[in-house]
Amino acid sequence: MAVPLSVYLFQKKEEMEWLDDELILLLNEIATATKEIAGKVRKAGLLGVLGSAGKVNVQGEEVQKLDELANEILIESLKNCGKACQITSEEVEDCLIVSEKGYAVAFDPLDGSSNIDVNVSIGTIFSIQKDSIMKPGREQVAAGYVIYGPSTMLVMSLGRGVVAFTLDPESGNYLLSHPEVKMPEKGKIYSINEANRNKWTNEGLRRFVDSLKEEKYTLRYVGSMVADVHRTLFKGGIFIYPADKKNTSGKLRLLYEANPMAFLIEQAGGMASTGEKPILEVVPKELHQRVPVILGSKWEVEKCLEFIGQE
Ligand code: AHM
Ligand code: MG
Repeated sequence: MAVPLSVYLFQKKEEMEWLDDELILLLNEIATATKEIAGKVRKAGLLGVLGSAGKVNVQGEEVQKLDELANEILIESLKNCGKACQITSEEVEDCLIVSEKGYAVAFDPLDGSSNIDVNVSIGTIFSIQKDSIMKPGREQVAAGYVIYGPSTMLVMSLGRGVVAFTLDPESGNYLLSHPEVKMPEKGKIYSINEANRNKWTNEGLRRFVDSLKEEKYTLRYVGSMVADVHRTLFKGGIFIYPADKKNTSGKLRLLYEANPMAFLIEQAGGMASTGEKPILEVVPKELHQRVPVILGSKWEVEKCLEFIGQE
C-alpha cells in the first residue's frame, strides 16, 4: 500500500530538521484545498463555472470563473489553518499579511487559464518561504504543484529531492507514487510558444531552436506551464518562456511560477535560468514581477545559454 502524504510528511520529520509541525500542517492544508479544486475542475461543465468571470486581474489578464473559485478556496483554507504569515496570490494585488513570523505562501491558484474551457490539463503552483515571500527562490523551504490531468498529481520538494503523489479518487488520499523524481540529463522535446518567434528579442534563441530541429527534437507545447513543466520533469528536454517585444521580461511570474518550478527542476537534477542567472538567485523586487524562464535538462539548458550568450 502506497504511503499517504500526511504519513510521508511525519516520516520525513526525523531526517529533515526544518520540517516542523507548522510546515506539515500547512502542506496538508494546501493538499486538502487542491483536492477541493480538483473536484470543481472535474465537474466544471456541470457547475456553471466555465468561462470568464467578466473582469481582469492585477496583471491585466482576463479572470476565469474557475480562477476565482480556486483562489477563494486556497485563501480561505490558508487563513483558517493559521500557519501562514503572508498569503500572496497571482490573482490578488497585495500580499495579505497575517502575522510577522511564520510561513509565507505564494501561489498561482489555477495556472493555464486559457485551457480551462477546453478540458486540457491545468494546475495549482505553490511556493513556501520562511517569514517573507520577498526572498530569492533558493531559500524556499518547500514548493510544488498539483496537476489536474488524467490523474491529479501533487509534485513537491522540501529541498531534498522531488517526490510525487497521485490522488486516489477512491480513498481521497494523495498516495506516494514517485518516491524519487530525477530528470534525464538530456531529452528529445522542446517546449516554447513558437508563434512568438518573430517577437523574440534574442537572435541566439532563434538559432538554438533551429539547432534542436536539426537534431530531430520534437515540439510539445500545451500552454499550461504546469503541464509543460511536468512533462519536462519526467521526460527531460527544455521549456522556455523568453522575453519578447510584447513581454519584455517574459510572461511568467517569479514568485508564483518561475521560483517554485525552478526549485523542483533543480532538485530533480535539472537547471533553470533567466538567461542571465539562475532563476533561484533573482532577488524579488515586486510581488508580481516577471522573469524569462529557461528550464529543463542540463544538456539543453546549457546549450541554450551558449546560444543566447552569442547573440
Ligand atoms: P496564467 O497563469 O494566467 O494561466 O498564465 C500563465 C500561462 C502558463 O501556464 C503558460 O506557460 C503560459 O501562460 C502560456 O502563455 P502563451 O499562451 O503566451 O504561450
Ligand atoms: Mg499562471
